[in-house]
Amino acid sequence: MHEAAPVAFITGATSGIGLACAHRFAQAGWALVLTGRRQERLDALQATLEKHVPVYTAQLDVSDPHSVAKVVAALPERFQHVHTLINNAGLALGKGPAQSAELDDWYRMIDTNIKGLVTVTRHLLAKLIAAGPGSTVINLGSIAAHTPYPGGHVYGATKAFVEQFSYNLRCDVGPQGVRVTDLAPGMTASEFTLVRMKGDSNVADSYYEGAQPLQPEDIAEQALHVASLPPHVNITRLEVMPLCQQWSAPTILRD
Ligand code: NDP
Ligand code: 8X3
Repeated sequence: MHEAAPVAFITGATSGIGLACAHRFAQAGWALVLTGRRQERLDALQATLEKHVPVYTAQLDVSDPHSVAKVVAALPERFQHVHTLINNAGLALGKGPAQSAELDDWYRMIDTNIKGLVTVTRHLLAKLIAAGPGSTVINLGSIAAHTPYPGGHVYGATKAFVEQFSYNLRCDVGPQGVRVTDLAPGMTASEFTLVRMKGDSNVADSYYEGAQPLQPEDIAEQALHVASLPPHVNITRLEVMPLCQQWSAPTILRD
């Protein structure tokens, strides 16, 4: 059974949505390439999941183009035929207003959410085309791509890029049998807010307090669904919000 199992390549598999995808795809019998920067977490994941499915892990900072090239070039034969790429690695940094934001934070979001995502995609496209029809790129977008909010500035803009890149990518690789999906969650309980608040767990915890956010497993379920549909079915954008999350009416500033 393992020989026939399709391969999913997941970035940011060490936490949150990526980690949940690793577990959910393993449960469904997929072979896995799991990447992230935290080696000890990759080791722990491998020890748990390789009892059930073939697993290959590689330490990878997606914002380093040389590392991306090296990791893809070094994929063992069993993991070469990547059927589904889950471009999940990403982050927000800071929630203060643009005029007091750190430029380095902006650059890191751009380097990770945009440059990292396109670099991984570009390096895997030939493999995805070869694995088709029905191979899939799932890009983690966000409701922030469409919903501006104070302090969203560059983060929201990177996710707008992810959405538009997904559509344009599909124009090119769709005819080659590769599907592309912008999977766009709303509030999901993960390390996302802790990272955004630079380790301030009080602020991070209070963000989720009294709310019922999505769990990473809710999004992993959608990712598996998207990747498992018949090859002619391409969900182009899938937005998922917890019921507790609402849009705001436009605010009027008055004198
Ligand atoms: P987490 O912080 O829990 O997980 C983020 C993952 O990305 C980690 O595994 C981290 O691994 C990895 N990562 C971050 N930077 C890099 C990098 N430079 N190179 C490689 N891996 C990196 O957050 P989520 O699971 O919530 O976020 C996953 C994705 O979902 C992101 O793209 C986020 O923007 C998106 N999203 C999240 C929402 C939410 O409310 N949580 C809502 C909408 C979208 P490591 O540190 O080991 O490298
Ligand atoms: C994260 C969702 O609403 O915190 O992508 O920006 S939000």
